[in-house]
Amino acid sequence: MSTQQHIVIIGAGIVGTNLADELVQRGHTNITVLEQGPLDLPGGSTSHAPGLVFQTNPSRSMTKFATYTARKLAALDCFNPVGGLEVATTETRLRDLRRRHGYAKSAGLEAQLLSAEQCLEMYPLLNGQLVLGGLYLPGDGLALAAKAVQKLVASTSEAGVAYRDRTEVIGIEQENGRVTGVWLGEEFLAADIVVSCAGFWGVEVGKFLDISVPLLPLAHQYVKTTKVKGLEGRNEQPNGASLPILRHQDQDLYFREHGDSYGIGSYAHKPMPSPVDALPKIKAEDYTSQRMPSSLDFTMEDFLPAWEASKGILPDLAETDIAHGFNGIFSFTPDGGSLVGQSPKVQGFYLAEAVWVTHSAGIARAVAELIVDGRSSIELGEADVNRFEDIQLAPSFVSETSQQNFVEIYDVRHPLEPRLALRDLRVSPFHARQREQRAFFLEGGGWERPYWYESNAVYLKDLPEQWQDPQRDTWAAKFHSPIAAVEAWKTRTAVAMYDMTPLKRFEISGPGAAALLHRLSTGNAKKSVGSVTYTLLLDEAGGIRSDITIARLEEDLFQVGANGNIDLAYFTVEAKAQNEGRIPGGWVQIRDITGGTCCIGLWGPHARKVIEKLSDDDFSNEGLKYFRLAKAHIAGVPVSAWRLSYVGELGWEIYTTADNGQRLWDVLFEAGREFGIIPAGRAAFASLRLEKGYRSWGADMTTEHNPYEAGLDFAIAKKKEEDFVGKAALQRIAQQPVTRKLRCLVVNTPHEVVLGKEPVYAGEEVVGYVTSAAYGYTIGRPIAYSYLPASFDFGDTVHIDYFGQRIAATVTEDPLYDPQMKRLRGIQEAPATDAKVSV
Ligand code: FAD
Ligand code: THG
Repeated sequence: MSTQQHIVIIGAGIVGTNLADELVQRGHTNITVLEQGPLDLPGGSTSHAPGLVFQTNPSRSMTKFATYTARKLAALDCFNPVGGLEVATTETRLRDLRRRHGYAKSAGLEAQLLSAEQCLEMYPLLNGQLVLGGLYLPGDGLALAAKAVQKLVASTSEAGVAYRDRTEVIGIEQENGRVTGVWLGEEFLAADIVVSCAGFWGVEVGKFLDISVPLLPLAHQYVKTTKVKGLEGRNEQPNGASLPILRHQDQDLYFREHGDSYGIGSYAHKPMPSPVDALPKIKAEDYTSQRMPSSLDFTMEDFLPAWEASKGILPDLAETDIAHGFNGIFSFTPDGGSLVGQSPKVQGFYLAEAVWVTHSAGIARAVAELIVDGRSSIELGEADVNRFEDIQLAPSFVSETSQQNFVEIYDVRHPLEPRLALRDLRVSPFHARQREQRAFFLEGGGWERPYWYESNAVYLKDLPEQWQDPQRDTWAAKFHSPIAAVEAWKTRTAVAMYDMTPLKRFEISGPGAAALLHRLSTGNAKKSVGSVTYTLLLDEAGGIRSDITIARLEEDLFQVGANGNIDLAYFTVEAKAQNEGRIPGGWVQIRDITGGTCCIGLWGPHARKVIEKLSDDDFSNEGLKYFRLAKAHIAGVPVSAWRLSYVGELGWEIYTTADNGQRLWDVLFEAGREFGIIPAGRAAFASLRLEKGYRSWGADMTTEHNPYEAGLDFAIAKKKEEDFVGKAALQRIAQQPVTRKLRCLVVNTPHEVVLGKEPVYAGEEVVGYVTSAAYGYTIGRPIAYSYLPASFDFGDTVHIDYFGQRIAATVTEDPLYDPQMKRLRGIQEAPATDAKVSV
């Protein structure tokens, strides 16, 4: 983009001012920051944030954003590096701190698990009767957010950024789906790009463009105590601090020093939704440090349990009082993540909302990169504003899930742990049958997705010894059933039906469809009608945006199997560019068909026998080849059948419209009985795909990885002459040696199952982190994938840190199962009863 373009930033909080700075650093100064409050006290969440920066986060990207924020604020002299201590007062928490230690280590941070004694040594005010141990990060600390805002305002103003305070944006204008400017009362200010950094006002700003912004403003209690005996004389007044910032998650509390006093934050109270239109209206000239829009009156009755718990963990507080308290407002979202990125509805309109101080500079940098380079160097998937499905944007959904996130903010949560409320929102046409078969459902994207079927428990007695589920520790056994072993076994040796309906899919049609797909993917989208292509979407730097399948149903009609709504948003934006003639290729239309259609994956060595009973169409090995599709009828149900399999067995993804789904399920199930058919769920699915070495986007590869590193360069059409997104970058990358590669690790002992995200060690050095993991039933070993430096060889031993235990694993060539593709290509159809592959 040109540096002449005018960028308007709404909001001068910690996010907006950092964004202005990051843009200035990239050569942009034609920027106006608009702030409704007075610039010296804007009145948003930043104006009273105590600024605790705990970097550890299950999301690697969030950890990286935090680390960058701490570094940047330190350079601005706005960071007090006191370190961060999370203490455990329960066995469950103590164990969980080991997992969090793993998150920190795998993101490259210095982190240390402490014994109870070490905690007390570091933090003598703690109650030794309660503390069992802790996690310490020397790089954590206190952000001086309000001071940082003032410094950034000063430096960016000097660079040419215009700040207009006491100026409320009351509307945003667009023309043909492109932002043109903002309304400031009667005044119109033209803009090429508008970025909303409006914090919890984000919903209101979204409304100007009819965009649903899934955040909920909630109040959160914060108090300052009177003088604490144990702190006297330690710190500068009024806000100095020298002890580590402290988290006591077992009681939903955190602590910092303010000179001689403590500041205490509590999530122990009921969620208090505070929608903007219900807030007291305060004029900008009347803001004070006590009275501003983001600060509500303190409600002592809500704080009482937290106050007792505070005195419990820090006994010196017993002799103090609460000097001041308030209910401060900030944003919560349905999954706890931030909302970042460009709206696919209105080009040039970006959001950077629901961002903590902790991640503010990091996310601001990512947004600046998006605007300037079209991509962020740190993966944004978990923060992408486009990640939500329509149903997740419903105000009632946003409200309930965001409140739930408030309640659970410090809970020890299992990666598979389901939400209990708002279930059964989206169900596939097979749902009634799945219930009859007693499926265990977990939710994803609003969909109910079977993980296993209790009905398959009857086969447990037949399960051969070598296919048995290993003994798991209590944590790994949660939300898991040994029935998954049966389902994996049956898929490899007989035939199984998988509900693939939640897989995001859209139709791309029109004279420009092939051109669009050809331009955006690494594959050849111009193959014949009936072809299916596995291909990648890259960004301009060669990072992997997604991996998709493209099926050519007709000359001008394609169906794409994608990874989610982020892909749909990307295609929508690019299609628009083509439709408006900004990019050549011709007219093209995109339609999300996920909800109106359904899909059964029918896979296993007997799959063909099942389908041949039901259809006169040609499903023979030659009649419908691997990675081809055919329109056909199955017991009279019109379907399209794609011959591919994410579990690595012979069979098809069979698509039909939703109305025909239940019948399709029933006829397949009936016909399959004599061949031992079962319905199978995602637990087996995840295991089988890892044995086959198939990568899962978001975990095994993201925009931070290129195809060579991810082992997906086979999906680049080598002879493709036309340009495609990422091509130039790939040519550069191909010249350079690969420095890291996604590697398959086979755990040396059968029973030590890991779950994912754990750090991988070579000696004492962290060399990687687990991207995906599952028990491999066919091979009888746990499997994990990790990026490792290219110097690692097959046969090398590494250690995976699982809750502090070092588990030995061997770097192994993948795929572990059927490397010659005999099963998928139909060369070997015999059941894999003997399939215990030795590794
Ligand atoms: P804000 O600071 O709210 O800035 C948004 C700005 O946009 C406001 O100044 C507002 O006036 C302006 N604006 C909105 N709409 C318009 C409009 N239409 N026209 C013009 N201007 C507009 N985070 C941490 O990381 N660590 C902590 O320890 C921590 N503790 C917290 C404790 C409390 C009590 C609270 C309330 C929050 C805490 N947070 C903490 C969260 C953190 O404060 C926020 O996430 C962060 O400050 C948000 O920054 P922001 O720039 O996005 O939003
Ligand atoms: N089915 C369909 N679309 C999808 C998925 C799917 N899109 C998203 C996601 N899953 C994509 N992931 C994969 C991963 C691997 C394969 C298919 C989809 C696959 N790979 C062959 C292999 O690696 O050997 C490709 C061989 C080839 O290119 O010829 O089958 O599950 N519809």
